[in-house]
Amino acid sequence: MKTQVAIIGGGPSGLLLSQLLNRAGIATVVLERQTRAHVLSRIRAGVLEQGTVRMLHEAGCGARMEKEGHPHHGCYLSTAEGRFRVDFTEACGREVMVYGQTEMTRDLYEAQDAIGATILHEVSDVVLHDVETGNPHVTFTKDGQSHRLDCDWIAGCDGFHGVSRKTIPETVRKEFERVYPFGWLGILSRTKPAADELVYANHPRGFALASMRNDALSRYYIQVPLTDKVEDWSDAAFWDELRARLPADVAAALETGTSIEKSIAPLRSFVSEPMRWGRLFLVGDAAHIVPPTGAKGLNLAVSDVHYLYEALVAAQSGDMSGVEHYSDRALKRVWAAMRFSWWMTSILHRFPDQSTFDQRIQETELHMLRDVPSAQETMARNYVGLPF
Ligand code: RFL
Ligand code: PHB
Repeated sequence: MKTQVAIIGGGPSGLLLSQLLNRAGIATVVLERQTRAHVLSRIRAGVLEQGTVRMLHEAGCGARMEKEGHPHHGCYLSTAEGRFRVDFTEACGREVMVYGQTEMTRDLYEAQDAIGATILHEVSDVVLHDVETGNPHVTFTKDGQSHRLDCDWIAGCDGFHGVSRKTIPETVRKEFERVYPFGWLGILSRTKPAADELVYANHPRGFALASMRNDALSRYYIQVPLTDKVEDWSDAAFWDELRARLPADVAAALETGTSIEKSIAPLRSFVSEPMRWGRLFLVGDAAHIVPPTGAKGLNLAVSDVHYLYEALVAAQSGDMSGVEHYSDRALKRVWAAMRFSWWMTSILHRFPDQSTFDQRIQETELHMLRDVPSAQETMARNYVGLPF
C-alpha cells in the first residue's frame, strides 16, 4: 500500500488533516485503532476558538456548526463573593463557538466519506519505520493480516497514549510535565443549561464548571480527588455537590436529570519537544496535553494541523521551510496555551497543600480579573485563542 501522508489516529487532528490534504490533492491514509462508533462516543471538548471555526470552514465542513453552534460573547467566573462576567467582545473584539467535539468529529467523518478518503478502523500493532530517512513506512495489522504502508510523510495524530511520540528516540525527546493532584468528574445530561454562558466557579469545596452543548444538553464538571472513582458518585450526589459549588442564582436554575455520560479525567500539563523528527510530525494530544480549564486542547490540535497542512502543501512544490519550522511554530503557540491553561487551573481550583497565603493570591487574581480591564483583556485574548 502506498500514500503520500500516513496519518496515525483518526481523532479530530487526524480527520481534519486528512480532509484538508485531500482537498489540496495530497493523498492520505488514516489508521485508527478504534471503531468509528467508539470515536464518535467520546464526549470531550465543547468550546471552539475562531481559528478552529475558520479551519472547519476551510475544510468544507463548517455548515452544520454554523447552523447549530452557539457563539458565546463572554463567560462567568464565580468566587465566594458572587459571580462576574468577562465580556470577550468588549475586551478583545472576538468570541468563541460552543459546538461539541463529538459533532465536529461527525462532520469531519461525513466530509471524508463524501470525498472517498481512506480511513482504516480497528488497526493494531502500528509501528513507524525509517522516519529519519527519506523513505518512511508504517506496518500494522488489520483483520488479522499484516500490512505495509509506504509514504512520504507520517503525521502522528494518535493522542497522548499513541505510538508516534515514542518513535522519537529518548535521546532526542524532551518532555515537560506537571500532574495536578485532582481530576474532573464530568456528566452530560439532557437538561436545559443552568446559565446562558459558561460558569467557571472557584469554591471552598473545589472547582465547578457549568457548560453546555446546546439548549437541551448540558455538560457539568466538578473537581474531585484522584482517588475518587466514577462508581463513588451517584447522579444525586453529583447534583448536590455541583449545586453547592455554583453561584446561588445558577444553582437555583439548575435542572437535574439522569446522566447520559459520566467520567473522570485527570488533569495534566505536558509538552514533548521537538514536534518533528525527520519525516514524522506530532500533532495535537500526541505532543501536548493541557488541563481542560482553558478549553484549549482541541483548539491547539487544530492550530498544529494548520501549520502542518501549510508545510506539506508548500513541500509539494519544493519549499521545505514550513517542514523545517513546523516544530518551532507549533511549539510557540503550544507554550502560550500551556501558560494560560496552567494559570486558569491555578486560580480556580483548590489544591490539597494550599496555604492561606496561596488562597489570598488566588482571590487577588480573581479580583483583578473582575476589576481591571487590562486583566480581562489578557484573559479574553487567550480564551478566544491567540491568532494563527
Ligand atoms: P485524540 O482525540 O486523543 O485522538 C487520537 C486518536 O488516535 C487513536 N489512536 C491510535 N490509532 C492507531 N494506532 C494507535 N497506536 C493509536 N493510539 C491512539 C485514538 O483511538 C484516537 O481516535 O487526539 P487529537 O486528535 O489530537 O485531539 C485532541 C482532543 O481530543 C483533545 O485535546 C480535547 O478533547 C481536549 N479537551 C478540550 N479541548 C478544547 O479545545 N476545549 C475543551 O473544551 C476541551 N474540553 C477536553 C475537554 C478533553 C477532555 N478529556 C476527557 C481528556 C474536556 C475533557 C473532559
Ligand atoms: C466542555 O463543555 O466540555 C468544556 C468547556 C470549557 C472547558 C472545558 C470543557 O474549559
